[in-house]
Amino acid sequence: MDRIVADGGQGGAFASISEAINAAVSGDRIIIYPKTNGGSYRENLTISSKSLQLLSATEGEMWKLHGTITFTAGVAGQELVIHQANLLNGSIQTSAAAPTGTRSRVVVTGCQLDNGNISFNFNNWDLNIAGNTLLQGGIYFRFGKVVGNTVIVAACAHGIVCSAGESGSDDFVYIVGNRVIMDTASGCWPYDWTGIYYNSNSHFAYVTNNFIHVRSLYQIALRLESSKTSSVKANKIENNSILQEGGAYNSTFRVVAHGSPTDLYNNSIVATVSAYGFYSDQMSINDRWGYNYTNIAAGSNAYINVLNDGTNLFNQSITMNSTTGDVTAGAPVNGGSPDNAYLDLDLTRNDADCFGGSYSRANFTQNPTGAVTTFLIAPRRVLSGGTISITAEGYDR
Ligand SMILES: [Ca+2]
Repeated sequence: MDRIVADGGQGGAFASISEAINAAVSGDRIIIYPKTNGGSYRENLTISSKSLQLLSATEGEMWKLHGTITFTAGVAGQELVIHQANLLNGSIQTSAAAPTGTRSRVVVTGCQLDNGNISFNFNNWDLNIAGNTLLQGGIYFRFGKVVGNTVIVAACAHGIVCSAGESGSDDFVYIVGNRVIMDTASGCWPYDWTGIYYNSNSHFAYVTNNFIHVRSLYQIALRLESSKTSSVKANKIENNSILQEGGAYNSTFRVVAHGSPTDLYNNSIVATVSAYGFYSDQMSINDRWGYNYTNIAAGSNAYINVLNDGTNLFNQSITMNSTTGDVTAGAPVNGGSPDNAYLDLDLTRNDADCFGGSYSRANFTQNPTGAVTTFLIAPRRVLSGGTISITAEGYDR
């Protein structure tokens, strides 16, 4: 059933969200009226062993919370949905692994966190974090999909982090279509603060169509720190745009571990400072690296330890929009892989930037409202007579 929350408990509603959560049973919806004049509910929300939806009563208007939201699952397969919440100073988080068995699910869509993280760095959670804005924070998880978010990273911290710990599967972890803006603070030495940091040997990495803006020294845009040891699939690091304004110390784009083959296609780096470009600690013979672009001059740190098949170009004149990551002029335009599996939404050849290919950031630039499909997994190409398998991710209120 629905539990209504309204300012002052008017009309028989609950006056606080916590009271509604306490009264609710698993499967209920908590419908929250935003307070008038922008007021906030001042409470920490704890949801234990219940599947609930926390929704705005006014579509398109966020309910404000001055506090944190903590979710722990009591049995396997529980689910928390948070839609159109504005957390003024707290995180959405857990403190423990979910029970073994069917993963417990966390869906966060259309929310804004002014100063907090989305943090589920524990096992057996399935995150679906789509279309949110974090003004000063990061997203930490081990499995699921982080798509179409804007993450303005807190000082001396990472942006989107996938960590190890799970027993693993051959599934992908999806980090797609996000905009990650690093902090301008200097003096964060000695850590390699990273925009997107994939450090899991549990699942394959699918990191595509992200825009990462590096703005200070000791930062890395994208780092594949470890990967699953398997050749069943290849990690996909494709169609990412990177604007490097942070200084020369670090590589912009670094692949460290090679437990599994990695496809590095259609990425563009624009550096406005002296910087390293593509860096591999040890390129595997199974890695495929093609149609990547940078304005960094060849021979001066444009790429290190990677095998250029001749399709990767350096010292290019590239115009990249510093807000969206869209490359509007230069070789990356229609310069991605010519394989038709990579065609753009307009069916022209792939643009080697975050708007290229079928997972274009253009799919994620509007925050979801109402019942939404947040992500669709479909084949990029279907041979005549072949079978199509499509998986949609989302929720219906
Ligand atoms: Ca194109």
